[in-house]
Amino acid sequence: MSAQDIVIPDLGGADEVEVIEIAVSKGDQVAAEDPILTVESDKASVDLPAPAAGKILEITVKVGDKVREGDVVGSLSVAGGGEATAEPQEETEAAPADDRPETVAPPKDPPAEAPAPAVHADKPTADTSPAPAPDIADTARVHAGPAVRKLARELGADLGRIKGTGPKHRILKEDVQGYIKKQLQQAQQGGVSGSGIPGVKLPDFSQFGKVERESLSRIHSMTAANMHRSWLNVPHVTQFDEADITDLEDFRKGQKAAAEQRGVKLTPLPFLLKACARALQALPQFNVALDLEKQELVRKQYIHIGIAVDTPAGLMVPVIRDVDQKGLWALAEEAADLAERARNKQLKPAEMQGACFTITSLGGIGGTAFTPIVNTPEVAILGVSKAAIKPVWDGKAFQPRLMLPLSLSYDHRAVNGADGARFTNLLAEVLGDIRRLLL
Ligand code: CAO
Repeated sequence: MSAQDIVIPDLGGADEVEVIEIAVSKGDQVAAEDPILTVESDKASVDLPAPAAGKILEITVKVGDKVREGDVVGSLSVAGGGEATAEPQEETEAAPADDRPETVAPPKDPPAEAPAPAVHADKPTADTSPAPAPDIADTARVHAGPAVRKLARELGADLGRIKGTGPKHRILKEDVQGYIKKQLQQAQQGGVSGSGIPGVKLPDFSQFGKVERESLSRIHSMTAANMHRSWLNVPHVTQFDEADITDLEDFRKGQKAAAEQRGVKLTPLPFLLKACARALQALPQFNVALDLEKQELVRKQYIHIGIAVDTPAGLMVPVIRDVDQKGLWALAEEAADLAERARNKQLKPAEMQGACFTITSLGGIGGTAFTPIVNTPEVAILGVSKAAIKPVWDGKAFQPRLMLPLSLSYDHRAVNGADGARFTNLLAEVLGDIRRLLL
């Protein structure tokens, strides 16, 4: 056993550098190339690796100290009289000449080829694509210096997922920065890998039978991205209820002649729009957006409601503005016009923006209930299924009543369960007796 100094190597032109991290303490066993400390100049940070395997005898600097090339910053006891124990550098993995100092700690008996400290110069990385995800347990074994580990911890980056572009695949600061940048870009574009969940691998379907491929329409792609974003970001709860619309239907059918005269079809949708506007007024906690960045609730002072329209090109959601201020005929006309123009791809982008809440009605198609996905940043959506005659107990006998199934999905971060039930109760009350809309 003999003592070997740990010496600051050639710093590639930097005069004086600051110790920003110390990765070991007295008594620690280190392998050759294990990071010992990190120094930083105004241009780059350098992880100083152990020149050989051994036991740390002492570290004579502390974080914040300034050091220069040739300074002794500690010592370690090395087995076999300080013979070279470091793995030789592999030629193919050598860093670019300007990327590391030429020499490392010049020990008294220098090893044939000493390990090179990793220099993290401020320059763009060649490849920031995420490496195939290893087991989380592997993260501790990834090749990265203490400063890089610290940066990764600060940014919440999983080092096990980052491909190192430094010598021996060492992960550099730029790799971590590039990885985070890419994750953010993917998240902004609605990219699926930003979610951090494994993607679905497709088999070769042609092995099972004949297949054809076609490109996704723009609407389909956007809907897919929006649905996925909502599904991953919003903790959904769906509240089910039924509204007795027997009287509403009698009234609606009684308006058939008037509707024909006006050239408008009066479906249950305008009644639903009015009922939802009333519920949004009574329970304003549904008429908000969550601004988590600012830790604020955005309370909307207007009531604009989106209606999901099934079109040959995909799902579109035009928005009816100021629903609370419009009558049933006006809403019927506007909904029919927007649905028609959605199907003919004639909607302007502004006509699909600004909704506080969405109604998605599958009542004309069928089904008893479903769990719609909230159209984020809205915090709730009402799904409507097909009304059906059901026996309803009136206290003395079962009565045949036309019951409309309601499925209210909401963002449980903004709305609590009791309010979810209050919202559908109120809808059922208003739809059960539309005179309440006048109150
Ligand atoms: N129960 C029973 N019948 C209903 C009903 C309900 N809840 N809702 C509508 N109907 C009836 C209508 O009265 C109409 O019958 P009549 O012709 O006899 O009057 C028929 O069903 C068809 O109505 P409609 O669908 O043309 O009109 P609407 O106003 O109810 O709906 C619109 C308009 C645009 C919402 C609808 O056409 C549509 O596109 N729905 C699909 C929305 C969708 O895809 N949602 C899923 C999104 S999430 O993937």
